[in-house]
Amino acid sequence: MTEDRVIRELRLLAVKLRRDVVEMIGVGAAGHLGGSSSLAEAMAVLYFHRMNISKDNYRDPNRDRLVLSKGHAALIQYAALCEKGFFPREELKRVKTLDGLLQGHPDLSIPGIEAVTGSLGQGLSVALGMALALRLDKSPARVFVIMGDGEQSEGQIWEASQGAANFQVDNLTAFIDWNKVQATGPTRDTFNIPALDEKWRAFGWEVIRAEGHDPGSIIEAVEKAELVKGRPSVIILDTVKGKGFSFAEGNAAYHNGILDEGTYKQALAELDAAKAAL
Ligand SMILES: Cc1ncc(C[n+]2csc(CCOP(=O)(O)OP(=O)(O)O)c2C)c(N)n1
Repeated sequence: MTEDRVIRELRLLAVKLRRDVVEMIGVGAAGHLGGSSSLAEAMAVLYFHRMNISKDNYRDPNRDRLVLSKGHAALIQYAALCEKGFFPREELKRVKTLDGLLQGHPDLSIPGIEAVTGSLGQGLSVALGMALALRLDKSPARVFVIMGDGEQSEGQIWEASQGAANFQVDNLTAFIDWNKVQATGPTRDTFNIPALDEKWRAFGWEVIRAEGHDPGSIIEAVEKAELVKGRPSVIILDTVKGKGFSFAEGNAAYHNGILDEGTYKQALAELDAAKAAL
């Protein structure tokens, strides 16, 4: 079991990452609040607890890799990379501007980003290629990839999924951010994929479930996945889209919605309250 002190630190970090996301979106502009905030705890665990990755080793062949296949949630990854010192905080203010470093979707020009994503469905294939190459090199590094639940409708995912099982890749951990809402509404109303866990199991993967807003549960799942030999693992994170913001939770309007003065202030106030409660 992870120490309470560590869990609290990770929860505090998740609040901080959410704050950065809100500030990056700002007032009067659209931003992917929903799918970014559902990943705050997972990002905190991966970047600040589990992954061997830092601004000093990010070109080391033996670093761990994270591919954010649901690249539209880049803001939460930028917040984590910034907190780890990959680039100055000033860059957060210039996000999504032509002169800035941080573009609307992950790009290889950004320190710490491992793959260009944004066109959904491709990240697992990229991550599989990395995992196979690392295995050839006998590297201890691990590859993590985060997909969305809406993204599961992309056929390429299932091709890569079978490839990973066929090649018995066990240095790859996939996540599904099961926040149950995609861009325009509930995922089940848009493209329903029932029994996601059974499908992944049938495709030859170890399937693990975790509470996506509980760092302890995520850590346990990640550690369990690393003990699995001879096949890849997928962690289905039970999450809430827009987590942490009462007006955005489960609300597709904040998939890529605009914050006005009122919702912006409310978001920051709710983050202050969340921090005070920890
Ligand atoms: C190939 C492709 N088709 C459509 C889109 C447009 N799009 C961006 S986000 C999104 C919804 C994704 O839903 P989900 O994977 O559940 O993401 P989350 O709710 O976690 O943000 C869509 C359809 C895209 N980026 N790529």
